[in-house]
Amino acid sequence: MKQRKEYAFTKIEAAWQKKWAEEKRWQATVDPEREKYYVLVMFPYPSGRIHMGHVRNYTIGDVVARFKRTHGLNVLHPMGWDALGMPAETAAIERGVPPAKWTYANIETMRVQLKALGISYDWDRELATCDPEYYRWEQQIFIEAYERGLAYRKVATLNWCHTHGVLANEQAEGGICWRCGGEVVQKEMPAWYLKITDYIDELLEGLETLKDGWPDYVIRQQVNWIGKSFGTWADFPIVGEDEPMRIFTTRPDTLFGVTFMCMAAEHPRVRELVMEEQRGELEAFIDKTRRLGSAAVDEGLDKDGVFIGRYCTNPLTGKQVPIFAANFVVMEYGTGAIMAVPAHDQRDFEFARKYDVPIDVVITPPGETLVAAEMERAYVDEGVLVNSGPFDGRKNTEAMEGITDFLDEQGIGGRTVQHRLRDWGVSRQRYWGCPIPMIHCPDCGVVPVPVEDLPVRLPTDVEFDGKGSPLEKLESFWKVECPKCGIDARRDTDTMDTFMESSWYQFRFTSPNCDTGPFDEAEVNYWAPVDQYIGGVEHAIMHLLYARFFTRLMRDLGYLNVDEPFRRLLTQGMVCMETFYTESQVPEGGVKRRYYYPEQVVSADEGRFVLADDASVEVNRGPVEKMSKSKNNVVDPERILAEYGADTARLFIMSDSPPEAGLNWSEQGVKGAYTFLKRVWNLGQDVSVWAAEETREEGGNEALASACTKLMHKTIKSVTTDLERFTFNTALARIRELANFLFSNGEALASAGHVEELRAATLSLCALLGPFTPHMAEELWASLGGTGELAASPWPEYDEKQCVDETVELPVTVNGKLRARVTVPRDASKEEIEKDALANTATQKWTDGKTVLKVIVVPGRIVNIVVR
Ligand code: ANZ
Ligand code: ZN
Repeated sequence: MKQRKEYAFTKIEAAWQKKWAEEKRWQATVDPEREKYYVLVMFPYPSGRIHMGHVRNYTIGDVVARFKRTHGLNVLHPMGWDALGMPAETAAIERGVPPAKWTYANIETMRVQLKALGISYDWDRELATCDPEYYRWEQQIFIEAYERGLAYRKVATLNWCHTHGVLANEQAEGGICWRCGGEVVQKEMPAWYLKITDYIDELLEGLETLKDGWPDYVIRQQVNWIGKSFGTWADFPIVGEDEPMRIFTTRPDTLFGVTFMCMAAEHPRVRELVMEEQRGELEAFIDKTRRLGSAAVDEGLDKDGVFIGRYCTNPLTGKQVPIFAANFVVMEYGTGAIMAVPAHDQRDFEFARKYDVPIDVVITPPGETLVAAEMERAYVDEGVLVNSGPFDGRKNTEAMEGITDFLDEQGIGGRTVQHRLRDWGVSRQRYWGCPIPMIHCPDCGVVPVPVEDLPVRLPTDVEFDGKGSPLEKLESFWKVECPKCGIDARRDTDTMDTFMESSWYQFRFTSPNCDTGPFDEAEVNYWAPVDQYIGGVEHAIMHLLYARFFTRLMRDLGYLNVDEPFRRLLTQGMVCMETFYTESQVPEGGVKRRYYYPEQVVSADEGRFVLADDASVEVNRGPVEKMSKSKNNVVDPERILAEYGADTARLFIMSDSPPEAGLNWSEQGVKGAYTFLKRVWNLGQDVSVWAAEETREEGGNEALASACTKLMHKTIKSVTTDLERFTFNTALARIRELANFLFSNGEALASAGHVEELRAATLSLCALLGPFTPHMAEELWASLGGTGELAASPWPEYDEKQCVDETVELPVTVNGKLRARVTVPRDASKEEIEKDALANTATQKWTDGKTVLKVIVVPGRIVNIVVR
């Protein structure tokens, strides 16, 4: 037979990518006649190189896009760059490269890498958020939000690092800057906010509509993050003051058990209330919590506080209780002050034990008594009220209403709702972000930049010394005239949180070059919302919440008519790999770990591992962990593409596990995928040769041919369902079954004259592989004489009749216990089934020497035999 062609993946992949690009094969255009499908994968930060996590995400997105296209859907699948942010600035500080230059160069490299994966993007829609043509619209929306009162400026207490400026709470944990380890202080400064809190109810209600399309846990995290809490407010008179102290509680039932009050250190009234004697101690305390910041508030926190020398009166009991400033009370929640009930709240309990405050039990488990002195923790469960005056004996859950009503009647309290979510602080004192388009005039106050002056471009003549905001130091940037009155004014030098850009890019993709607005109305109304969004779990909260809010903001500004940006969401798991390390003692005490690349390690006897180039060094095998440079367990996609090709990489990455689960990278697995593809390739070569030969003898093996056809239909059916529900790994397992059958029986089928059945099955195999390994699938499709381009062909159809098994397996019970299984023809009669069941050797073990009393056959289900 003719020599097979090599599986020259480099050539094949390059050729198809070129063809697709020339044909603009993935170009998406509005077509009201056709149903649209918008699949979007979270766009990358242009760090300079793609990593395996990207390969996984973008392959998942591509399989979905390609699969949907074969169903005739009008698919939009765009790609761009989330290009603003800190790393570009760090590169500028460390290496003196201007952020714009660094970013655009990275985009160039990464675009080439992504293109080599053969992903079906409409590259004409590419955008980068650092383009002034992009952020211009963000500035316009910001101004419009300001004019509607949805953006505002206020003085806030922010985490401040002298080198890195303002930090988010999670970047300032423990009062230490996450970047430089320097001290973080709390600083008061004006900052810009977006009124996300105006949308809280809508954001919560909207989650209801996402229940079918989003993972449960993402919905739950969003609910928790918003943190809606129904409770009671109450005013506690302060002894010697007119104005009472207002608190928020979710447990009005415990009001009789209040033994002290706590205020946040930053509470504006703390300094005003403190007695002279305690002032020094209070100031020291405020200073300490200021350094730790509100980031420190979590369950495990050591309870800390100071008595301020003043007392509150419990409005229900008239008892006087001391007031403390305490570190576990946050200013940003409720009223910034609480009533403390140490018997029934764990934080209060710990505080009371530490500062020797009385603990008064007001709830007991039904029928029991609780002695405060003997309690080891707060009693937080339900129970019956005691020491609660008129409410004694009531169930605590029921007393909540009664006590709140009582407070309400007295005008000293009532029902209220609190949320954990605060307004979105968008100001950043950085350079590489979208400039806030505002001007501060000594006479007119805040004046938006006139629309005709947009965009406010990032200046390029900037110096980076790594200290504070470069824009603030650049007079040519901030020195402006007031657009209203013309006097000397100052441009706002803050830039926006980069979550802003990723809050609306999904819509910009619908018309990325629109220069009359953020997007073209007809385009956005056709394509929006995104039908399938794909991305990492790390964005389950902030990005998704901000994007959901921003969508509504733009809706209310009249830009579009959708509420939810992402109809369905898939959160893909991480790419993981083994870790290897050695440990060594360090002089200052403790141990230091050094990580090795897996290829530096070889296995020695007794399950030990040693260094490949020095067998005397024993290496520990660590857990399988997320690929990370710090653990040296990364694999460079570029090497994989060079050694095995994009199709192999795509195939392996989709075969290993379901998309939501973690994926264990293994070189072995990649090699396996490569070998499989080579075998498919060879099969395709052979089949096209056989198909071209003169027919040999006709119909020599009907049974084998029909088995082949049946397996083909069954495979198409199950792969279709699998792809519809995104269980890609099981789809590939099915595809491999079909392929294996063809590898083993191809030759036999051909020589028995069943080339047509064989060719049909091989073409189907190509079509099923198409979304996963598009290049080789196209190439084989063409060589097998498939019609047109595979990517433009409809998904293969299956014949339901061919998918039905001819035989069924039935369980056989003897006296109610499962004893055997029989395989019978699907259309077998009751009598035939009974005969087969009784003749079965496994059955006979239990019927031998016994009398069969009864046989009950339920066709298609079960056979029950009763013996004595
Ligand atoms: C008295 C009490 C007794 C409380 C008890 C709890 C249990 P959620 O459900 O999260 O809304 N709290 C109120 N404002 C606070 C603030 N600014 N900083 C820290 N804690 C604050 O929590 C509401 C409860 O958290 C409130 O109910 C209050 O403590 C506390 F057995 O009041 B509770
Ligand atoms: Zn002015």
